[in-house]
Amino acid sequence: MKKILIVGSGGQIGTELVKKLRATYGNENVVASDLRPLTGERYNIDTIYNLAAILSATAEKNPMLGWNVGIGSLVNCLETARIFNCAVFTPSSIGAFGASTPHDNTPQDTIQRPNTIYGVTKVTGELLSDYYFTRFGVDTRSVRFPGLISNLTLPGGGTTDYAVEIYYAAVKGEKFYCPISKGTYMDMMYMPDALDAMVDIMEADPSKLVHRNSFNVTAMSFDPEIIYNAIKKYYPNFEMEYKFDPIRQAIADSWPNKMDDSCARKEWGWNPKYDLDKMTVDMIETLKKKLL
Ligand code: VAH
Repeated sequence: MKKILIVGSGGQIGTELVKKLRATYGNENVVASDLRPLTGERYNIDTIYNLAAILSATAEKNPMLGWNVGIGSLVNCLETARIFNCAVFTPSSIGAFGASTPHDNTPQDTIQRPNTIYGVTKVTGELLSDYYFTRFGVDTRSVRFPGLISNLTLPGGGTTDYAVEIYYAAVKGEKFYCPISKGTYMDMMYMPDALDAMVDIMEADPSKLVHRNSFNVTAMSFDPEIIYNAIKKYYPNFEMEYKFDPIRQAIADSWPNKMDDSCARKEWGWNPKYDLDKMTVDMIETLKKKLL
């Protein structure tokens, strides 16, 4: 049975990954850590999920913090994995692509020249993780996540956060001010699918992996109008107004409209369960219980 350490367990992904991994592998086999130091007990860890990061829009306001958190955690995890023979998962992102990357059906292997510090840390993470695999034999694996939509922990400072915040506004009966402009398509995914991806890739047969760091994975692509209308089916009086955020819009414009995730499907069976309508039903039901 795996012995797992989660680094950055207090964030949007981490808070839900702790629950998923403990349900999958048993509480006693999953150690959750964040900025607070771990007690000195030995846990005989064999797998590390390295989730520590500063998200795209926040990192643009403090690039060195974005770099130091992202790369500092990555190097510590990779060196620990090399010394103690652990496998390492580090998420990459659609943020690893830039304006010169093909935006439609973004290939698995393509140009990656992001112009955000978040994207630079993600490309660095992909390259360093592949290096530790080829140079030291460390079992490093990764997926390029799209915008993640969840209902447990609010994301903080991401470009895709609008797709979470819009559900909260609708359920609370508030008008939503959308920072991203109409017609801006981005890949998105519901958190349950993201959690499955993080377990499944680490359980995958390594002999079947042609790629490692990092796989394109996506579940849907939409712009603000599409998600707004999906929600309006349940809240006919829900109002949205565009309130342009130049920082997040510039980042969103540099990211893909829709990735090609055929390699993940072929090499380790990636197959998302939630589309926009199914996600919307679950988000609204869950947030009604949480907020009302
Ligand atoms: C962000 N939610 O917007 C994160 C994520 C793909 C987007 O990396 O920065």
